[in-house]
Amino acid sequence: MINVVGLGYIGLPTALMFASHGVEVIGTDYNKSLVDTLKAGKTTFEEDGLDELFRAAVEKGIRFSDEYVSTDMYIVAVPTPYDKASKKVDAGFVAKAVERIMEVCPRGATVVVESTVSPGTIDKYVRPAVEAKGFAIGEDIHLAHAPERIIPGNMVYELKHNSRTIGADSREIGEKVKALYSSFCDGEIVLTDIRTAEMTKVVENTYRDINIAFANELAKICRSDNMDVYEIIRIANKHPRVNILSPGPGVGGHCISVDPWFLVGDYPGLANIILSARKINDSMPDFVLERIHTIMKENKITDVGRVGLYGLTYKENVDDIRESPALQMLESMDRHLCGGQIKVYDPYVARDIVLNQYHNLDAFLQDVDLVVLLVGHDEIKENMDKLQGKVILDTRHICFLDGTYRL
Ligand code: SAJ
Repeated sequence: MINVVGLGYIGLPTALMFASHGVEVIGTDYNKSLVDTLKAGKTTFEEDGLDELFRAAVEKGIRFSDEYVSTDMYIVAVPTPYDKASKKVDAGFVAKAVERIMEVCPRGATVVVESTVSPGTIDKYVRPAVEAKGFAIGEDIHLAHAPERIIPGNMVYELKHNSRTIGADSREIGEKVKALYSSFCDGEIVLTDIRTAEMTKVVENTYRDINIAFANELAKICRSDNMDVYEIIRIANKHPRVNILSPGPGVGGHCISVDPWFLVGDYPGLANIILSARKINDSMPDFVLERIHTIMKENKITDVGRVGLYGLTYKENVDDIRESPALQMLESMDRHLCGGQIKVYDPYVARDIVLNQYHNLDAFLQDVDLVVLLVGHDEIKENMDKLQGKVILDTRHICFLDGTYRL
């Protein structure tokens, strides 16, 4: 039996995947209302294939609880935010979860940390949490790190097919954890030590952040000299060794916009490209705001209330708004005392989280002259004809109506 601790965006699908492949699972979360929702047979966020996976796991007997249980295998998938002041990982949730596990686990148990952590975090925070309870690591308690790699929007597929990394103190424990993940993972599972696994995970997301920052910087250069960045990237990418990602309104989500800060926080003075990339990506919401002002002037739109933002989530076809570029833009507008008037709509965000938020595409479009496309949800791609006659600023390169403005 395994106890999956933390039933959020990573813990829940992982727990369901184990259970649906025949592993006995108890999923634990300290959020009682989340546990109650799952017990009532409902999932807690939208994700392709998640409901089907949930049903399969329930059929196989997965259980949910707000208590930690005594077993010999734990998977920890709790949040690891970064401390905004120090730019370092906040390992508080992981350390707390491990402390709680130590209160209930038997000798010989293995604790696998799935949460993304910066290199050295397990040495610094997890090992002491184990030793503080009088356990000897490697004898009484075994540790491993199995960072996830799944992409929101395609999580269920990627859980099964992606390769994974497992870091452990010994080959024997690495093999044991690998055997467990092999119950559902068809991809290659690479064994290494814990520190290498920690660093590799952060490096993967940092690589993507830097690539996007390069695309965003190119967008700014091309805008300054009237060149088409999308055409340039399209052609450059035909080179067999070039693969530039797409410019956009900024980098959101809880991974790519967060993990590179761990390296900046831990290695100040060394993480230079990484810091520049973060700054470029963080500057994009303000760059979009400047574009909005220019386009309003050009089209003699004087009332911010006639401008509408399409999309609040951090990317297409997900309901996650964490670190979303749209929210960063709205915050920036508030600082410049022009917030609170612009209209906003996102089909994936049902509850009201900002002022002037609409819940119907037609009503939203009726009330605006300038539409700013911030997220490329399928909904808008399938309804592009409804934008005819509007002034459009497309930050995602999804609209090909005549006269569309771009980044
Ligand atoms: N974005 C662009 N241009 C692009 C691609 C993305 O502006 O060409 C933006 C998106 O709109 C979004 C942000 O970047 O705001 C991040 O989105 P994403 O789809 O690139 O990645 P995430 O954050 O959803 O998931 C990433 C993935 N990491 C990598 O691809 C290296 C995923 O595999 C990880 O498991 C996940 O982070 C994680 O949890 O760490």
